[in-house]
Amino acid sequence: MHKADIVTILEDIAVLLELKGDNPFKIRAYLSGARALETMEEDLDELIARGNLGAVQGIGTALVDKIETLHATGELEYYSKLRASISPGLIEMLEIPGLGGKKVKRLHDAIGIDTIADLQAACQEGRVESLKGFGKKSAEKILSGIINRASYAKRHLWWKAAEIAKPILENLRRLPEVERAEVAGSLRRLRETVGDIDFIVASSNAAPIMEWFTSQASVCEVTAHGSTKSSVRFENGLQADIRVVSSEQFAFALHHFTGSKEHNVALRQRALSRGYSLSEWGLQPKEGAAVPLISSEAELFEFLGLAEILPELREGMGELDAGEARILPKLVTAQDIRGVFHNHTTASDGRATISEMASAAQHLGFDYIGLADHSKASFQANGLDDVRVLKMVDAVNQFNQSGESPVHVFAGIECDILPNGTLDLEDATLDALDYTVVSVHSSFTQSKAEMTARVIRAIEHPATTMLGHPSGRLLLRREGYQIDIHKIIDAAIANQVIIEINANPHRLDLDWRYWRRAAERGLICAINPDAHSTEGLEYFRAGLNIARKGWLNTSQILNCRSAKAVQQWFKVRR
Ligand code: DGT
Ligand code: CA
Ligand code: CA
Ligand code: ZN
Repeated sequence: MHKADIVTILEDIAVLLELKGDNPFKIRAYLSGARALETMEEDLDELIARGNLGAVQGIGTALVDKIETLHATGELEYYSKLRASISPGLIEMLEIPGLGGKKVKRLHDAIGIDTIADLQAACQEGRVESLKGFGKKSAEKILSGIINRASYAKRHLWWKAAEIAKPILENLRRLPEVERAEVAGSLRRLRETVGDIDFIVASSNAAPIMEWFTSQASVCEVTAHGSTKSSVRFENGLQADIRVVSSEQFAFALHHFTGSKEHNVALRQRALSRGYSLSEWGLQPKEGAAVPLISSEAELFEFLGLAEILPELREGMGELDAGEARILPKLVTAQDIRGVFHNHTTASDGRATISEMASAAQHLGFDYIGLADHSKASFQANGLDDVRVLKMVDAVNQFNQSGESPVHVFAGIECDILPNGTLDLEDATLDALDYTVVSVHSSFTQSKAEMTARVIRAIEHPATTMLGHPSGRLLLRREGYQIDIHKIIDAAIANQVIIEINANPHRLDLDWRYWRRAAERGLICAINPDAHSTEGLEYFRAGLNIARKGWLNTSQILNCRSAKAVQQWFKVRR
């Protein structure tokens, strides 16, 4: 088992012990063990091999055994027994934002709450707000957390759904009966979340395909099993539909089931105005005209007088007009990306060093990587104070000069925007950096006017290069803070400040819906993986999806510029 997963389990044990009301010293031992493991610089494999784990400060003797067992076997009896000893309803309650072990225990002990349903009723009846340590505000927050959770449970992150769909599609294409196979629906349109996965297959022999699809090892429930249509559910609750059609019908079915509904309605209307009725089955001429032969979506669009509209643009947001005028954007691809900017290292809360991040960037084919660790106000993320920032700049300079890597490292910071809109570091410190990402990590409950003024003040700071995750949302977990995004975009354009697409699959923030208009008005985008490990750099692909979905071309994206041109941008802005 990897270090990161062991850290998560140790933290989990601490929460569960809290929930049981166990000894606070024991709980603290797990938390500080998790912290020590997470931030230590030595390699875990080596430490364990040398039998030296106990020498790490913060890892007590009781933890050494458990960490070694997890590392070797991926399992820990103590942990599974602990989990099993607590009623599942209480464990589920921990998923509600703002509820930790202690609070769940209080709710259980004081008013006998065992399930989320109990808790919802108690909030609605005012029994939670009168509890010591809760209050009206926290009861409201719990209630909205419960309601969000119910509506979120129906959708899934694009990244997760894509991971599940990929091997299924590959395996489908290997079946001898399958002529063509594609995913359709929201997954193909690169939406940020996905309700269910849709597969479309061309074949003249559907039965074996239905059989294979419904009997995959990962399927936990078959919700429909027909002769050409089936649906299944996987363990994590995600569902998938499959439809088999003839090869003549394939392009029409693929287009139809890719959607969106809005796009389909508009395209049908266009077909009708030209004397054809369009459906998932094909094109029917109204009166006796010839039926065209169409075997791809591109041919379908062409037949209707349009340039090919790629799936991610099919949202009913003006793509037909642009397709008719032949002014659809040339969308950015992974090959266009030359580097990424917002990433964390072991200096704050990341898990990899400068050198490890640079070498991971090299593997991805990047020319440069920007580092941007947290600033001191994010103390929970081990943020850097002015002295540590300057040390970091030195470390980056040394790394660049060492010639160790062909990847150039830009020294940046993710500087907290303080509640009043000032920045968390001295101007002189910021001036020593290549660039500054500014982000909100605190006082989320400010009014819309306060939050908007706060962020605009930060945008106006001369050291600011880019704005991080502007809405603060966590998809399927929490809504963003109140903020007037249009005013933020205006201020960014006016001050030549870039806005990021935070590419963490839970964020994808700034949302794709704003980008087309904003970029037309001059806003520059940076695709920022916000990686906290070398693997996290891969998230740039999710950000790329959003840039494509936002109609962006390479000239509107900083990541598509050379290291030299990026350096120049950083200087001009100052
Ligand atoms: P999802 O699954 O909620 O993330 O979103 P989609 O877009 O994948 O929706 P889904 O799976 O219900 O259906 C796939 C596509 O099929 C949808 O994007 C458009 C097409 N479609 C489904 N129902 C209708 C409909 O009633 N009218 C039209 N025009 N198209 C439909
Ligand atoms: Ca779908
Ligand atoms: Ca579906
Ligand atoms: Zn951040």
